[in-house]
Amino acid sequence: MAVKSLYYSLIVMFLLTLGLVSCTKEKSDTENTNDIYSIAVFVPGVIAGSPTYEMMAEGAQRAVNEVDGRELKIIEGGYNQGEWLEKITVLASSNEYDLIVSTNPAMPAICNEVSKLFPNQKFFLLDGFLEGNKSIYTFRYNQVEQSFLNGYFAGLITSSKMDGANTDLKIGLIAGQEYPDMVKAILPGFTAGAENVNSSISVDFRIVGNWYDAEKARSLSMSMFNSGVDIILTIAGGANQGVITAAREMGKYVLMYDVSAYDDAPGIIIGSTEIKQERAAYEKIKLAIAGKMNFGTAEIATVKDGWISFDNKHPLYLKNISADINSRMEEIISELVSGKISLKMPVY
Ligand code: RBF
Repeated sequence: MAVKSLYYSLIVMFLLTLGLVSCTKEKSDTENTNDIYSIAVFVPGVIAGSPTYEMMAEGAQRAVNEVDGRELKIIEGGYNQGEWLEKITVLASSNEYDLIVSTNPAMPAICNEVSKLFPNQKFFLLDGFLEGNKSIYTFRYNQVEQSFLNGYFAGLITSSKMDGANTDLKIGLIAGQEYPDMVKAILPGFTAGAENVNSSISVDFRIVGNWYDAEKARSLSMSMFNSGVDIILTIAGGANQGVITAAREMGKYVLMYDVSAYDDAPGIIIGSTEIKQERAAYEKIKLAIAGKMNFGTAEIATVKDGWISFDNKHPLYLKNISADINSRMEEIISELVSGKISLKMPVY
């Protein structure tokens, strides 16, 4: 860690002495003018296989396409998380971008660090939370609500008489890595949703250790299915493919998060929550271009506001799921919308 921060300091000093950067350089004469507004999207990982990253890039592209003569710069930060701070620092130090856009719960802390050196650099961060830095606006989803919907559905499936459901009342969750949103919001929400169906349901929680190793995800899934799990919620980026492969081999089920993906594995992916991340990226970037982004504030998107939903309209869903299960889903969704069930994101 000490070596890392020394390395980071050296990079910053190097940039400063080269005169490549200036912490005080102002863009005020040009800021917020539509035709010059310049945006970089930093993908903390790779785009392919990661739904929230794909949607961020698409939404940003749609917003920038509406601004004449501007190209969107998209930078894939790669899977080495230790390099992200340095890469964002280099982006901010270039002073080329009015706005840096990124997404995931680790980005606010990283951009907050960079912001200390480059206070004029503005950031828009999706799927993360930070209040009070006048250069940063964050927009996160109520992941307790979202995972509650996934858990409720998984609970209905494991309690059902469907072909892939045994009598063990076991469901699973596979995550790319362990991080605060996962252990404090997603896992508890998922568990609460399932227990709302039947308090005897247990959740088998496993971690891949990265966001790309499909083979590891496949072997974890095989072990879970062999121990009686009927359905796995997978939140593991590129590694999700391994979960699908295992479910196909075992005649079991997969539940997706963030994007409706029934067509990718008909009869195997049988449920899916969705977030409107493409729309969020698009609408908020348009706001930023118009000079109306509320930097310094943090917004939380909910089911009630339409930012989170469960896709129960897709033909494959309707084909695989009984009318009884679907009406239970309709009911629970309307209880979240009406506020009859209220699930808050914890503060941590
Ligand atoms: N989700 C992905 O789909 N792909 C990723 O590569 C990825 N990398 C992440 C890295 C970190 C440090 C953290 C905290 C989360 C990451 N996520 C990734 C999870 C993602 O931000 C989000 O929480 C989940 O997709 C659930 O919405």
